[in-house]
Amino acid sequence: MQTDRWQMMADKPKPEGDANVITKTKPKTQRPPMYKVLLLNDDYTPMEFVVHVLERFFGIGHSHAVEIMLTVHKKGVAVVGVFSYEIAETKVAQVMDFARRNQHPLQCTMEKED
Ligand code: TYC
Repeated sequence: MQTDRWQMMADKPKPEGDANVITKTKPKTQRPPMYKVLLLNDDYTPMEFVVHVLERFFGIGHSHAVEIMLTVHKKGVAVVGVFSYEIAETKVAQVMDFARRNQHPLQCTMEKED
């Protein structure tokens, strides 16, 4: 006949006595990773085209769109928004396709947030 190990452990008295010590292990709720969508500078894409892209695909208002475009123009890159993987991927594809169809070399990429 096989011995019931759990029953044996339950029966064995602990040296510390029977203090009701509760060890809670907090369940870590994992958030899905988020992705930054970046717009890159180049020498040829017209400024108005970039502003239009920001308004159309990212729902950014005109004056903020102008600010972001100028940041990219001066610094080389800017974060346009932070999205789930699927949304970021879609935004990048939409911008790249729209730029290509209009024969502009505008580049848009995504990067995992730390
Ligand atoms: N540097 C471009 C120009 O002088 C403007 C520009 C801004 C291009 C932002 C791309 O992501 C960009 N016409």
